[in-house]
Amino acid sequence: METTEKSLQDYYLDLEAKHGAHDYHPLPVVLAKGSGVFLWDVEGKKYYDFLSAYSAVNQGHCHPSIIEAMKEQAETLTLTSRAFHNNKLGAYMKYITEYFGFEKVLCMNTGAEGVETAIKIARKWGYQKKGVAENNAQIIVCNNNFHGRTSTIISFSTDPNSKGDFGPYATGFIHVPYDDIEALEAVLETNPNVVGFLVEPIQGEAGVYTPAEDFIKRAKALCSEYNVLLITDEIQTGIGRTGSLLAVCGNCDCQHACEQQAETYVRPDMLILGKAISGGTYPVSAVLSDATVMDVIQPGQHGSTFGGNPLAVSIAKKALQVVLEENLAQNARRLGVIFREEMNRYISTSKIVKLVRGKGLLNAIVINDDPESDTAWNICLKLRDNGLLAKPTHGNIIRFAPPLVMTEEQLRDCISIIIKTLETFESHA
Ligand code: IF1
Repeated sequence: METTEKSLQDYYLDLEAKHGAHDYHPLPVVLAKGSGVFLWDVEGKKYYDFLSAYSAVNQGHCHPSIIEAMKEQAETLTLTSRAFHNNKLGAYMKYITEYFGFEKVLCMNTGAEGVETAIKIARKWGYQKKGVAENNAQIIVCNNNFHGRTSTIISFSTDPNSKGDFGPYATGFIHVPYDDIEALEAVLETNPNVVGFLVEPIQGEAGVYTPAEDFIKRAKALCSEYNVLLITDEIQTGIGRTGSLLAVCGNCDCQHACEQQAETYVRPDMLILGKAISGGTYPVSAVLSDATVMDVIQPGQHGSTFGGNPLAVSIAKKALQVVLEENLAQNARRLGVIFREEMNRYISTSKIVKLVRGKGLLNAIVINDDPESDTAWNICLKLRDNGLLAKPTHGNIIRFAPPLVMTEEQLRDCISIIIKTLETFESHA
């Protein structure tokens, strides 16, 4: 059996290697099926998914009611383009704006397009509402950010791998260290051309870096003071992942991002969402804001063939409903506490793991080894062998982000797989 198993997997790996661009270095596992928190490879081996397609599959793989909505709409009408109206878009726009507490939505497909859209809106707002002189708008971004792969977005990446040899680069971005409110204020004080501060409430790619509790709140206060738009990229942190509907909800238990949550909720001027808006079934992204900001965009100035298509919005509406119906944010919060508690208990006697950090079910462990070594990768290979799929990120960090539909029993099962696996690496530490 061992040899046929190997050859079937290798067959798929070879096909990709021969015919595909080498833009990824995936963990060697070839998946063929998913349901809820589980994935199956081409040989039928079952795994816990501990990545959720980078937080896109928050609602679990092939969620039955999302797939049902998808099938129903796919058989009815898929794409009209925005040259014409469709009978699903308006109801979705009403639903998503009320859901997140904004007046307006602009519909796109991928996360990067959402970020691009927010950049364009912020600049136009700067010229038309703030009075910045033409072509002088600046947007503040953070070191170690991740906002996508377009040529403008990688222009302000600080990761040489994402950025190298893709120049010439787009200008108009000013960097500050993440979680550094003084640095942010220093730029705002001296630069009247700043129109926006684009920030991840938790930096995912940087290794699930969680800022000070009041960082976003203080950033918002500064943005208000200097008439600058706070633009939060919640493509990875949003839709229940961090234990509330949005990471900017703080520790509020309310399921809706509403202004009543005065204590913890920080309301961005623009909110960018992607990934889990569709439960990982279709590329759907959105930029939300109030009319004073969104209305700078007029017909012909922005758009997309697929953005807001009837299939996308039918899926997205259902996927957002599922988050509320199944209390996924609350579940993420509760399970996240258990996860970090159990990991911390292990870490107190561990040499191989330095720390665990995160919020809700967006967590990471930092491996106690040279950041350039391949220990995290080797641990992920071993986790795979033991039936759990996770992926290392920069600097010997392993991100843990299971679907939010996980039960406590399943989580405890996963924790024991993770600990059992880590134990086999302790002797190398
Ligand atoms: C890849 C990372 C995660 C994102 C935030 C925008 C986007 C992303 C905060 C763009 C996308 C993905 C993209 C994927 C890997 C993955 C990733 F490791 F690269 F950083 F999740 F952590 N803002 N993140 O996290 O959204 O255009 O992809 O829909 O590019 O390899 P997209």
